[in-house]
Amino acid sequence: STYVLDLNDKPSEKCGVLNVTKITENGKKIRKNWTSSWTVLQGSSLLFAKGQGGSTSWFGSNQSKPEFTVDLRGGSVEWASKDKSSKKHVIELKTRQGMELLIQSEIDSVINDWYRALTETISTHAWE
Ligand code: I3S
Repeated sequence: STYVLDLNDKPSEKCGVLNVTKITENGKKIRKNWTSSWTVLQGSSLLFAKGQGGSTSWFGSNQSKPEFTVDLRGGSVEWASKDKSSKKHVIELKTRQGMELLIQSEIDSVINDWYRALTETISTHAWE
C-alpha cells in the first residue's frame, strides 16, 4: 500500500511514495524506467530514493541515500498529455537543466497534492 506522510502543512516539506521515470536527460530523450520512489520535497529540491517495496521499510538504511535530486527553480510542472504515458494521474516535470520526468500515483488525491505542492514551490522560488 502507498501512503503519504506530511511533516507539516507547508508545501515546501512533503514526502511520500510515487512512481517516477525520467524521460529526458540533458535534453536527450531516454528510455522510460518506472520505479517506485520515496520522494521528498525539501525547499526547492525534489529528492528521489529507490523504494524498498514494503510499506514501512523506508525507515531502513538504504532510504537515506537519494537516488537523484532535482532542482525545481526555473522548472515547470503540468499534467502529462495522453501521448506521454498510458498511465493515469501523470505529472510532467521539466527542469531548467533539461531533465524531464514523469511522476505518477494511482491515488488521485495523492497526485493532486503533489501537483499543488510542486506548482507552489516553483512559483515561490521563481525569482531565485
Ligand atoms: O512511452 P512508452 O515507450 O510506450 O513507455 C512504455 C515503455 O517504457 C514500457 O517499457 P519497454 O521499455 O519495455 O517498452 C513500460 O513498461 C511502460 O510502462 C511505458 O509506458 P507507460 O505508458 O506506462 O508510461
